[in-house]
Amino acid sequence: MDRPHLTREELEPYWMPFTGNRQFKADPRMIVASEGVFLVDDSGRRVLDGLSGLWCCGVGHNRREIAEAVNAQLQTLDYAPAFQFGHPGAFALASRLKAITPVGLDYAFFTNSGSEAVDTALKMARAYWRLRGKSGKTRFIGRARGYHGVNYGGVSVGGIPANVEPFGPVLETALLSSTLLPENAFSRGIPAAGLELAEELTALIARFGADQIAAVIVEPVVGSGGVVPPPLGYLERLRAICDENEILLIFDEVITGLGRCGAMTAAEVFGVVPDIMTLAKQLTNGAIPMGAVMASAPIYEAFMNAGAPQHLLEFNHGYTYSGHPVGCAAALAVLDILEQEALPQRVAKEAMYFEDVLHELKGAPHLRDIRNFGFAGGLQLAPMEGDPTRRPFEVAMRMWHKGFYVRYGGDIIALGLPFIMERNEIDSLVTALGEVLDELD
Ligand code: PXG
Repeated sequence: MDRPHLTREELEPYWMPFTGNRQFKADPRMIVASEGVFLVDDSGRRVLDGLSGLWCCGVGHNRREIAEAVNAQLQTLDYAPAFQFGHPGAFALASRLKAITPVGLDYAFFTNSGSEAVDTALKMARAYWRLRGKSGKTRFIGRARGYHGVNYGGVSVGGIPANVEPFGPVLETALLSSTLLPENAFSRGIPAAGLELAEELTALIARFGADQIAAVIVEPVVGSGGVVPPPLGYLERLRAICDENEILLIFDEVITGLGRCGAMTAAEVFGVVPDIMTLAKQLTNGAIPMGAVMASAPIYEAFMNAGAPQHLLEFNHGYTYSGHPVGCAAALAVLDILEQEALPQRVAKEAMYFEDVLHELKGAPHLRDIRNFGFAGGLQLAPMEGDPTRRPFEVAMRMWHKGFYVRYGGDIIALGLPFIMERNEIDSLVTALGEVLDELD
């Protein structure tokens, strides 16, 4: 597997996403192969994958079942027009998703990414209220630290300033506060404090009027914004306030969905059913780009019963690759694996072990907080003077050179274990993190 490294000239033309291009091109980290819980770099080094790719490869890399399903699909039907025609895979996948998401989320609309799923969900919400004769309900409410992808809708409702400020103006939104509270530091799983922050929604409704607000969108457990599990009772309270005020609740489950929280969805774990749910990432185990939006029956029916002639479109929205046959084949194979190997249940069981091992890091230098839920973990590091993002970057680079891949962003190191990760692998990952924190200035 040892390969010649790319030259500076060969590296130059690729404008890399969410990457320090200059730093990368000076010190490339080139991944050329993968297997199970490992990535392989261009020196043939096996690197333990501590983030399941980018939170998407939970069932492990290079699964034969997915490759075979994709291969068979490509040799049977590579593409079918997504508009005005169908193919069996998309219908099969919609039924499977209906079955594994909470009762009430009965309809699946397909996209190619999480960002597209979020923008689709927002458009669905606005169009729904218009169909219901409430066209004033256009405003969205997101949450500080929320990440909902990078399209204009998603950055409008997102709560990460650096992702939106360079690109404004955006849609009119208001943000709830983040539930990340200092008094919850080093909580295991669900933190005790912060339920009252849900009442901010009542305050925003009082300010803007329920007749102006289409939907509230949150990640049930915040992912990119630093792995923040919701305070006890918080999601239930958001649901109740939305119900009282005729506001749709959207759960962005692009990270939390399909196993990571120890069940098929976080909605199931928390016993709170949103009106709309977005999925992506784990849907195809990262093998093929794909996302989905699950919508409630009343939403779908509002579009179907709007009274237009049957040959007209009910929702002027969709992508060339919505429900792509190859994506659907991959997703069906992934759902088979998740079910047959009971991987969400495995995550639920092994999450306790991960929690125990991760929290042993408490007391390590520079560590401000440890948070965890399911197979997601976040380490919040004390800022270096003048540069709060430097230390996580240093940690991630040192980890890479030791043979471990973890994600850095803001003041956080994030872990998103593959669902199949063994205990000794969890041990080695967390031990290495401890060593790196000890070594750091
Ligand atoms: N919603 C959520 C909750 C996400 O986490 C998206 C939407 C957008 O999905 P796409 O497929 O358009 O990227 C995401 C994506 C990280 C990280 O390091 C997280 C994401 C992407 C890349 C890195 O936490 N989340």
